[in-house]
This record gives sequence, structure tokens and C-alpha cells, in this order.
Amino acid sequence: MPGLIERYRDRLPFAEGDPVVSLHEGSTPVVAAPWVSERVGAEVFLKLEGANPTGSFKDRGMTCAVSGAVRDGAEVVVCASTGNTAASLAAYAARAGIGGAVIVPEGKIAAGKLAQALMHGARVIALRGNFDQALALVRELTQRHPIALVNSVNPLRLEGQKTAAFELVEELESLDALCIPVGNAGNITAYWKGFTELGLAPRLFGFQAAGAAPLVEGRRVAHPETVASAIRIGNPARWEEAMTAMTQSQGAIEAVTDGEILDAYRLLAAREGIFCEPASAASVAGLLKHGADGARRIVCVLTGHGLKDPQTALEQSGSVVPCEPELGAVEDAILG
Ligand code: AN7
Repeated sequence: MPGLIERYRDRLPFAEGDPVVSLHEGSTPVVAAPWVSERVGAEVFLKLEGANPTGSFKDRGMTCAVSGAVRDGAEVVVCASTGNTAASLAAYAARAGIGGAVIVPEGKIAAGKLAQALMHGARVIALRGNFDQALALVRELTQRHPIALVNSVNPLRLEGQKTAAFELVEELESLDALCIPVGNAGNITAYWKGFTELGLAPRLFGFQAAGAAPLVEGRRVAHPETVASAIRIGNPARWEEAMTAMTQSQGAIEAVTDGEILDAYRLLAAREGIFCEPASAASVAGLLKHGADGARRIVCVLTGHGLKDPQTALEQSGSVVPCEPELGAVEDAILG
């Protein structure tokens, strides 16, 4: 499969001959989830967005945002990020041969994402503050300087991310409901745009972490906290659009606790063989907790790969078995 600008050019704002910065993102697998299906009593599929080049759905938006920035002559792209946008920006900026800078909350992004941003050569700024403060600062910065902002306030991000809805409809033909984690609320907005362009309206169920659930509480959260660091966001940029997507699709936005997120995270790995990051497991945690109001055919979006956050994985899993280099000891270790 080509990258998604090539695959969906007729539905994206890119003309033939425009620069395309691509790592062959998109075209991610949709796999059946027999264990979750059994638990929920419906047909449940998982959209594995961790299979994108940098391990998260952000690559869909980033191919478009960075291609647009190059078309506009930008020499530097910048974002605020809880980690995945930073990793994606860094990779696409490297690919484009332009500068990349990311502002992340100090000590609050997963190790894999930090490693990616640094390896791809972005300038990584650790803000002594949270994501919401970082986003407010980059918005101000990009008003003053000729630097392209590639957070999901950039419409090209949503254009790229809407293609996941196209893929789902091509692969499954129909679906009744989509379950999705919600942080800055760009992705739920993008899926709704994609479905709407196809004339479809599956119900959208968005899930926030209980300690970072402004859309559920109806007010900004000044000090968001959750183990799911990717969605540790208290003032989503796409707030209004996410509420519209929820209302128009007759869906809901609900909260799941860190405990529920971690249960789903471990169970997906152990029962379905699918390792996603904690924020992604919020979609399944939400479905298990709140249901999907009778929907029969449901897709949960697993937004990022589990390898992004090795620290949480090691904290949540069993320990290794130490062993002497002798057959007897190995037999005991494996069979005992
Ligand atoms: C794995 O990287 O906001 O509701 O700065 O990394 O569109 O924000 C990440 C968000 C879900 C929420 N799952 O999506 C960032 C960032 C994962 C994520 C979300 C994010 P949005």
C-alpha cells in the first residue's frame, strides 16, 4: 500500500505534484477480538493504529501536516505533545529534511516516545508544566514566528486522521459504533469528519481517563492526572467539535478509571495477543464498563503500540524467572 495521501488523494487537499512527505502510514490492520466480543456480547474489532510507522495514529495526521508545511515553505515544525505527536513530528521532519521542535511535559512522557523524538533529531523541550500549558505556549510562539504548528489545531492533521474511518468502512463495510480514547479530541473529531464524508453515522463513544476528563465533567481540569500519559490533558483543543461528534452520532463521552484502563491493557495483551499503550486501552476499558448501547458491530481504536511505554508494561506484568545454565534448572523453570 502507498502512503495515505496517495491512497486517498481525491479526498484530501493535496494536488498532483504537491510535495508528499510519507513513511507509508495508514492501511493498518483491523482484527477481530474474540475475547472482548464474548465479554461484551457483540462483534468487536480492534483497529491497530500502533502498526503505523512511528507506532501511533499520529502519523496519519503528520504526513498531511508536514507535507503542507513543506508546501508552504516552512523550515521548522513545532508541536506540544504528550509524546506520540512528538515522536511522529520528529520522524516526518527528519524525512522532510526540515527542523523539528517538540514541547513535552517534563517527566510525563513514556520512554519509547522520548527515545523516538531524540533519535529523529528533534529539539526536545521538557516543560515544567503540563500539556495544556505547552499547547498554549506553542500557539503563542507560532503567532510570533514563521514556524508551522502541527498540533491537531492544524486542519491538515484532521484531514489525514479521517482516513482511518475510510479504511474501516472499506474493510468492514458496516459498523454500528466506534470506541475511542479522547485526549485533545482531535482524533474523535477526525473520525466523525471521515464518516460524515461517507454519509455514515456510526455511534461514537469517546473515553477519557477519570483524572483527566474535562469533556465528561463539563469543565477544564487544571491538574489532569492519569497513568495513561498520552491522554493526560485537561483542556482539549477540539472540545466543541468532539461534543458535536458525540451528539450528532448519538454517542457518549464517559470516563474510565486508571484501574479499569490497566485491566483492559493487561487483558488485551494476555487474551487477544495485542499490546497497546495504556491510553489506547481506554477504548476497550470504556466498552467493557459502559457498553455500546446495544450496538452489534463495534470497532475499538487502539491508538498506539504497547512498546511506546515499556515502564508501565513492566510495572503491570509478571516477573522474570531467574535460572542457572543447567538443563535441570531450565526444566524446573519452564515446567515447574
Ligand atoms: C495513544 O501526542 O495528544 O484525542 O500530544 O497518544 O486526538 O488527542 C496524544 C493523544 C489517544 C488522544 N491515544 O487523541 C500527543 C497527544 C494515544 C495518544 C490519544 C493520544 P486525541
